[in-house]
Amino acid sequence: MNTTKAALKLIIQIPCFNEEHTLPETIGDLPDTIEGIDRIETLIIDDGSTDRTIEVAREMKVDHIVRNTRNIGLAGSFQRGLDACLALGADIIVNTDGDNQYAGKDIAKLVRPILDGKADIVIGDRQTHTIAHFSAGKKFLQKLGSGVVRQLSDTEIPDVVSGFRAISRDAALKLNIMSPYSYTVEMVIQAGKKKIAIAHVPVATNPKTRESRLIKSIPAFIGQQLISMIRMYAMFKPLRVFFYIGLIVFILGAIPVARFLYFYFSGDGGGHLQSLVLGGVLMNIGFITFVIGLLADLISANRKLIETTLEKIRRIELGREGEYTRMQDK
Ligand SMILES: Nc1nc2c(ncn2[C@@H]2O[C@H](COP(=O)(O)OP(=O)(O)O)[C@@H](O)[C@H]2O)c(=O)[nH]1
Ligand SMILES: [Mg+2]
Repeated sequence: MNTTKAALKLIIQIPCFNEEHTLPETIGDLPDTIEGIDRIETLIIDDGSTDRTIEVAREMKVDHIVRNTRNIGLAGSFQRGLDACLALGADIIVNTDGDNQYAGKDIAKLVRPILDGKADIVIGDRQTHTIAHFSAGKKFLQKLGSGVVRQLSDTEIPDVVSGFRAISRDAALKLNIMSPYSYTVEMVIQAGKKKIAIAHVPVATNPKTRESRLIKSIPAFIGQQLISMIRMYAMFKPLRVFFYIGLIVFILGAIPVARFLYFYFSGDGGGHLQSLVLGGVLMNIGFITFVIGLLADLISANRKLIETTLEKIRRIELGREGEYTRMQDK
């Protein structure tokens, strides 16, 4: 071990919306020490709770509290938490849920790949097929959804919607969660596209404490996740998305036009104008879609530049001396 290396600080963040009942258990379940970590602190992001969440957090001697004066949703709260942890000098950030779903003792397993310099994001795999209180439908959807995200993101994450995850300082500086609904899928896709090293470890879960608040109904959940995936994919691979959509429409248009031309050249030029009009319109739309793809691709290149600038600004703003040297000693 390099003795000149600064002490490593882990901040465990817990997004909470009305969690007065389960927060004490959740905090009580967190480890006091972890090998390789010098200091562990806790941070609550209270998302405008109307119950005693804040008082409970104070009673439980939580180190830091970030408070939203109104409810802004989990994704926005998660990003606020990351920003606060960075400002507080966290080297590693762990996110866990306020309903004590995840086993606190497994935080040691979650941070291990980061401590070993093997990953910058580690997702806790709940091994959902073994969880007794998940319905067959929920297990199937979890599997299907995770499969789609693996394809989109070029990652190998088995449990994409798990909220139990560890993030290195470096990765946190690069992430920009924009979706209003959920950070989980977005973070995995961004990690894949930004080439952030992402790993997963099996983790234990505690018995269920209450119903999920995020998944109000299965169709609503699928809808939200689907929108999130389409948006991410269009953002990171716009040319491919719009090219194929444009191509399909173009081909659909080319068929009636070919039909018209066939009749025209076989001497029956008078009729079939409907085919020509319909086909012409579709071919036009197909072509315009492709051009929109080109534009989106240029905008996406701009997004990359903006994100790089934002990361550099964050580093300057956080003004942590030795940020770069630390990166090198890893
Ligand atoms: N910030 C914020 N957190 C929320 C909101 N709804 C749920 N959460 C938190 O998100 C985590 C997961 O919520 P939960 O209802 O257990 O959903 P699950 O992921 O389906 O188990 C918990 O820590 C909740 O306190 C919300 O509107 N805002
Ligand atoms: Mg839960």
